[in-house]
Amino acid sequence: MPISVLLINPRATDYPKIQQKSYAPLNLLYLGAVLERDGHQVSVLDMNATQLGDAAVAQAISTARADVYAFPYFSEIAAQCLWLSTLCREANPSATVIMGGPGASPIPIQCLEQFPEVNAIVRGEGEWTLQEIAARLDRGEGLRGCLGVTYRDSEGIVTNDARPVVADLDALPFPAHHLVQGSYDRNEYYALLEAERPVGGIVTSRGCPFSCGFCYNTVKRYRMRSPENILEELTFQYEKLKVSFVEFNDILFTANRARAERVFELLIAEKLPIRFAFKARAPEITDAFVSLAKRAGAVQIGFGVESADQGILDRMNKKTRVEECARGIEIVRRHGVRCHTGYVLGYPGETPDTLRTTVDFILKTRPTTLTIDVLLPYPDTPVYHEAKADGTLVGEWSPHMTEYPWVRLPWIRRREELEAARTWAMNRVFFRPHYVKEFGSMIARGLNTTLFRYMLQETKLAVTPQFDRASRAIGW
Ligand code: B12
Ligand code: SF4
Repeated sequence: MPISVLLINPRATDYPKIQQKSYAPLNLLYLGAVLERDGHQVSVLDMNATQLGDAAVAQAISTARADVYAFPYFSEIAAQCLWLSTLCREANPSATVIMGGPGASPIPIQCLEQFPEVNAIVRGEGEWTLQEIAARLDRGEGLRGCLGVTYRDSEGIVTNDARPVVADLDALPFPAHHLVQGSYDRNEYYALLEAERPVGGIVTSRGCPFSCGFCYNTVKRYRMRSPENILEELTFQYEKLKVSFVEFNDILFTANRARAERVFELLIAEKLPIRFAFKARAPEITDAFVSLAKRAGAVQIGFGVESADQGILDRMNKKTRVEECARGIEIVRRHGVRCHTGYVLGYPGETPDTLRTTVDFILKTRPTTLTIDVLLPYPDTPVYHEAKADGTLVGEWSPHMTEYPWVRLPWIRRREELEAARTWAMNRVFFRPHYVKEFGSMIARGLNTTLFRYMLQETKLAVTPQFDRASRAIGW
């Protein structure tokens, strides 16, 4: 007899504010596709897209009365995951409650200790592991020896051996998009800079061979779907889901440039009129590459610059040079493609001077859009271990934390001051005439009311007393 599974996609931390983007939960749709193929009864509750309130979420979980409840644990939403696990347990006391994903995988034992209602943690890629768990539950068997699982039994917490990563990505079924068809129909998937909805997402590779100090990624082995397989899914998304813009959500789409170019060539040859965004590393950006990507439909290329101080980049083990990043931004913009860049504030070694250098770099190079994030020392990352060893890690990841853990710097005494420094940096950038004009014209061009409301929301935040606190905190 098949079992019933409810896959839950939690909310983002800024709920119920307008988010920068909302995408279909590909992690859960991959898992759902494999389970459905085996005949199980699967549904998805996408709390992030639907923005359901607490009572409606509780109601949906309770009515499902599923045999298995499963949801990702992301570090920043630990408290929400704890709440969800309690709701699932109340809904069905004998259900198997499972967490997985990049937040849970490195700390499975800690998760089971902190989440009393969770029965098992799936470590790493979940398709084959969840498939085996469902089959075992169906046969009335336990989880002993099930690869990739850390679970709780009567004797305590048991850690099974790791499961090898999915070797052949083309062998996976496409994500089961129909499980969230309602959200596609209601246009709940969007990206702020894209006027047309719904938007789509795709993952064409897994793993990343680099080891940046702050990055959660531990899977080094890079695997790729074939360009033909990618084209088939993009065509499906365009024709059946009616999406005209797709974000490549790969950890690193361009690790194999020849394959990326082949994908572009196929899109051009097949004349698939889809617009897309992807992430690259700055050293990979060349004129010819961007020109080909643009002809294939690329409208946005993003890369993590992280810092404009070479010493910090080296400490991060980023393996990029500041001038490569500047050149990358210049090339992408010259081709009329949007360039998104990301920066991390507060890495060990950051000083007011390095922060000013980064802000000056942004003002000089003028990426189209950017995000500046305060460093989050994710569990088991090199920077987490470094900070723990030298006593600068403040706080810990837990569902009961009142503020995120952070790394102490000689000039920062409270996490609030890091946030204030971020506000200072963002205000320095976004209130410049260049960006005011740039965003204004984006709103006008796209007639994008969500973008407009988002800008109002962010501006309101920026002009609050935080602005003053920011300058005072860092003495400017
Ligand atoms: C697209 C994306 C989003 C989208 C869509 C999210 C989604 N659910 O698909 C949006 C914009 C909504 C989003 C939101 C958030 N995201 Co996000 N997101 C990504 C991104 C870029 C790709 C994710 C993806 O589609 N991967 C493809 C799938 C196939 O791979 P996967 O996610 O690793 O899933 C596999 C395994 O991990 C495992 N698995 C994953 N989940 C589960 C759950 C169960 C039950 C099981 C058994 C297994 C399992 O099996 C999957 C298949 O093999 C990643 C970074 C990256 N490139 O991976 C960040 C990332 C996952 N996001 C992250 C975070 C923190 C968030 C937010 C909490 C941000 C915020 N402040 O609110 C929210 C959470 C809301 C939510 N429900 O997702 C972090 C998680 C880090 C951590 N240690 O916790 C990442 C890694 C980015 C980062 N900061 O480094 N995100
Ligand atoms: S930050 Fe990007 S390049 Fe660095 S390890 Fe993570 S995914 Fe790879």
